[in-house]
Amino acid sequence: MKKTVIALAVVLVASGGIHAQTTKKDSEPESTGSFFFGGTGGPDAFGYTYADSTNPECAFQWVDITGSNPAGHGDDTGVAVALGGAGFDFYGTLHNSLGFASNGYLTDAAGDLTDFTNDCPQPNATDPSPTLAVYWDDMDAGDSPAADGFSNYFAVCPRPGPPGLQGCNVFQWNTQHFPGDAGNPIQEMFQAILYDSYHYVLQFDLTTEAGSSSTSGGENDTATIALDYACNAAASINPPLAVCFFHPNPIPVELESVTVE
Ligand SMILES: [Ca+2]
Ligand SMILES: [Ca+2]
Ligand SMILES: [Ca+2]
Repeated sequence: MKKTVIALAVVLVASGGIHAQTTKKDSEPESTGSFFFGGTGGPDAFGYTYADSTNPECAFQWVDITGSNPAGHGDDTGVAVALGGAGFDFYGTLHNSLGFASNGYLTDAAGDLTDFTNDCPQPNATDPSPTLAVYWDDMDAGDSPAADGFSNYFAVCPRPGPPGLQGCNVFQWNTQHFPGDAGNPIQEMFQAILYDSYHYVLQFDLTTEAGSSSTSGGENDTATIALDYACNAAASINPPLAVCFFHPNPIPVELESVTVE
């Protein structure tokens, strides 16, 4: 009798060990929070506020840059992109380049460009920080030839920004969710428009999960301040949708150095 009990225990331990080795990449969130209020939000401790396209001050105006300066995105990859114009101030840090990650976010050019698990909610000290999360989720641009990331600078932004402040850098993702599908060219289309004025806009033209497993929002360099629009919230990202983030001190760099005689 005693021998039988011991044998059964050994079988159970062995079975548990095998099961623990099984992981599924796409089901490993960084955290299990959920966040969505919509409409308007903020200010955060830095002073950012947001308004989405249910408000008149934030119209959805898609700027299609498909084909412009392809990043060569694959699954969990990223590239550094030099910004046009005078740079972009994000939480008080002036960026002249940004890291363009295939998983739907921007961060420092030298930062972690491969993170496929979205932080939710932010701030979250897990890298990367800062994050300008447009639609941060486990995307996969590695299977369809049509899937990639694109970027461009416009001295006069096709999507008009705040009066008198018209240049913009645009980053666009035409991609798929992991594990990708060569037979379904594009599942997700979203973009970030970074104005010379420091304001930024997230726009969503096509999504399949509607925000249920993604983060959209901004986090500062030290992961102490953030303003999320939504993260891991079902039916929160419904195209056509724009979300405008307003910098508390929207002064373009080229005007800061102007001296009046
Ligand atoms: Ca992560
Ligand atoms: Ca972080
Ligand atoms: Ca991915």
